[in-house]
Amino acid sequence: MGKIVLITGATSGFGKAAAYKFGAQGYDLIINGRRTERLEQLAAEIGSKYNVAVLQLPFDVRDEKKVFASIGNLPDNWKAIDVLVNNAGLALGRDFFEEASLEDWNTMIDTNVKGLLYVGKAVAQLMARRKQGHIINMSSIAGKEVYEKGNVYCASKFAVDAISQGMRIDLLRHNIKVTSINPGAAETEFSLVRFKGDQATAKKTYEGMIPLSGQDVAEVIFYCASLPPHVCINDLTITCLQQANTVYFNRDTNS
Ligand code: NDP
Ligand code: 8X3
Repeated sequence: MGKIVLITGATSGFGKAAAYKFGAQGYDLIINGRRTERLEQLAAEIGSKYNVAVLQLPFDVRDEKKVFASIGNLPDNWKAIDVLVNNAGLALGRDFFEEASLEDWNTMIDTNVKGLLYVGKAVAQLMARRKQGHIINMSSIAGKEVYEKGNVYCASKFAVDAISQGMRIDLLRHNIKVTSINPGAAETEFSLVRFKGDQATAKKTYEGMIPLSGQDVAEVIFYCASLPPHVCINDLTITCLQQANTVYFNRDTNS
């Protein structure tokens, strides 16, 4: 086998773009997500386009038992994972703290924090045995600065920031790199999920600007993964030109 990358949340957005990018660079891929028909389509497309092996690993990252069983029971030749793109995640709702839905909060915490921990731990155990590997956690600019009505989504990404720091310290003795990537606004299915299928509100998020694309972020993920063995990007924040932080945007297309 060639180098192996495991990508969670590969059925859309950053994960899907990263699957194409790593495939184009000759990596064999383990792709995860819940939507199995999308995984099947992606595996067929990437496998034939780039002549790489693609293994579909459907599971819900919130399902602790399934995560550890799926990764722990990988065929031996797939266990030598070189890169984990720990990317599956979501925002749900954009509401004032006292008005927000508890169900949304639970889903975000279970997915963005606990799911990322489960996958990270299961893969770190495999990497520790080989004394090598690279874990790339998908955080967000929302993990650096809190914004109005961002409350628990921001908290979940602040947690990813802290988890990445902790992993980097604890995995140091195993030669495992840990990178946290913190994108700003990127037009994927993210806002459609956040606003629960409300296309008009989702579209408004990117009004008057050219946001990041999945491909932009995939390029950065791959860049981090392709540096020499002794070099590790610890933490990387990326926004489009028209975003300064979580609050300040220049939506004037004529400026
Ligand atoms: P998308 O909605 O386009 O993709 C999200 C991916 O996560 C999908 O493949 C989805 O797959 C997967 N996913 C969600 N929940 C689960 C779950 N419980 N188990 C397994 N997979 C799951 O969004 P993005 O690509 O934009 O988001 C990817 C990551 O980047 C997220 O962590 C997000 O928080 C973060 N991010 C996004 C930004 C943006 O503006 N777009 C900016 C900064 C960070 P499926 O539904 O098939 O399970
Ligand atoms: C997604 C970016 O600013 O909408 O993580 O929270 S933001």
